[in-house]
Amino acid sequence: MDKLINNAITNSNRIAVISNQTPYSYAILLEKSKAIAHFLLNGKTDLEEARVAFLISPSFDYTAVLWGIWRAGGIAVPLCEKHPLPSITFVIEDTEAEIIIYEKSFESLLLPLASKVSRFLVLDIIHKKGGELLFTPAPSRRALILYTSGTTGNPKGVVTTHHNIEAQITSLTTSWEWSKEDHILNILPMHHVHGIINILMCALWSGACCSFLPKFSPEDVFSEFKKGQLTLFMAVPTIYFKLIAHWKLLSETEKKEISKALIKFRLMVSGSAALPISVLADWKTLSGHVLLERYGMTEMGMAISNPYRGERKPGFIGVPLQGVTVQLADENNKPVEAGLQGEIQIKGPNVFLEYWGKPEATQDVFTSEGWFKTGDIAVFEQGSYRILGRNSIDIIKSGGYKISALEIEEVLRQHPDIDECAVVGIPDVEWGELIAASIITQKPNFDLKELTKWLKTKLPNYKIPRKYRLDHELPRNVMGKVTKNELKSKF
Ligand code: MLC
Ligand code: AMP
Repeated sequence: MDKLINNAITNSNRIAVISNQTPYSYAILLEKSKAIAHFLLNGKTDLEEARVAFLISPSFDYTAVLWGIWRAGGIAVPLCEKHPLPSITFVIEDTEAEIIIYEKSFESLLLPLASKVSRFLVLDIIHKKGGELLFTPAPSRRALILYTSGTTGNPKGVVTTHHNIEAQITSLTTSWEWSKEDHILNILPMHHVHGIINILMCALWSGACCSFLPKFSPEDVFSEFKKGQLTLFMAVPTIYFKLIAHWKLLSETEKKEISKALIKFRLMVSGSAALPISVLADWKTLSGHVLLERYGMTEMGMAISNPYRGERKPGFIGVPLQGVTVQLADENNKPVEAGLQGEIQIKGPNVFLEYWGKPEATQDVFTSEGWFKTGDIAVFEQGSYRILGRNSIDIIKSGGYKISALEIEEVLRQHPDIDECAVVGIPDVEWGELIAASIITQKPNFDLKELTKWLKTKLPNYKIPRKYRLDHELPRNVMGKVTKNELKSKF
């Protein structure tokens, strides 16, 4: 945190963030985040890792609140603006958040949670000025909790320390040669590492500028590209797919205008899910850039990357980033022989501290030798890692979001007309995987549109199944376990 603040002081006259077309300097970010820290401290000198949840659209305010929480010694818990109340309530209860900070527009959504926290603060009132902050949190202190889906029903809170975050940032800023001249567009949700660490925090660490677009739309992204100021772009494969699809519909003149603007970029990166080779090829035609594909996870930030300089191999994720050690291991957590497939296991200062309040779950994902077990299966060939799949069929990646099939099944089972169900991910070039559900119901003319409406009150949009089968029974093996590969093939 000291280094982050010092970097910001050095760059105080530069633009840190542009949101709603308004530029904010590092000096303003420092001033505003200090004022927020003072307000949160309320006379104390340290929040001592109190969890401070916040629901603010991607913007300068989001950034100032994140820094303000850190400067007051709190743990930042970003909430997702697309989540329905039950998902937000889960996070507030699981973290035992003491404070919620919210943008006025979310007030009616959050009001039922006001009594669960000691301070329920609308952003507009956080403007106290003056006074020096007496400390910055030590590197070993907890800084951030991000929720990620796993092979158990409910998402788990991934805790990273200031030290972890610094390691995650610096391995990217050095490997990808970030500088204060950089300017990046941020269109990603701000409750995941891709948007928070790879884009926002790498920019702020480097004295560069981060422009926010609060909502993804291909038109808006292309019009930002055409302004000719950006040097970097990072997104998930689904976003590149959508941009390509939109570009293909434009006139020849418009296509040329966009391509001319894109060729000036320094770097374009794809990650969070496997990049289809067709998307890589189309983007090369459109932009002149071979996308740099990298591999990461909430629990460790980024770990493996194709090179910034040098050949980027289609279908490969590259080699370990600076400071990260990788091994491929067998079921006994022993390194596999050269050329064989194994689970990607990671060591390094980038790896998270713990799952919030879940010591057993934390222990389960580390080997006795301290390797973090990612659950992703890969092979090392031609000097580079290539992902082959995951060791759990119950993890789905759709639109770059990690989704637990079990979590969706648990919600579906709460429906009064559903007797049994099973959820799987089926391959899809646009979304990576599409969520598909097999439903067993006795109800005649079971209404799937009504089911979707009902699900949307309980789950975020990206966790809603997109394909259904109404079946008489689920395929099972002799042990009675649902054979999900068989179900997948039925879809
Ligand atoms: C939305 N839709 C989907 C869908 N999500 N359809 C199929 N599958 C999905 N997963 C549909 C909606 O129903 C709607 O259709 C339409 O798409 C628009 O919905 P939306 O909610 O407005 O979506 P949109 O904003 O366009 O979202 C698409 C997206 C978003 C790609 C921009 O999914 C996104 O921001 N993904 C990024 C997630 C991310 O940051 N992951 C990083 C995790 S960290 P209709 O018909 O109802 O209108 C990580 C580590 C690492 O993974 O390595 O980085
Ligand atoms: P999350 O838990 O949301 O952080 O998602 C992390 C998961 O995304 C990883 O465990 C991988 O399964 C997947 N992932 C990230 N980057 C890539 C990539 N380049 N190729 C394939 N899968 C990826």
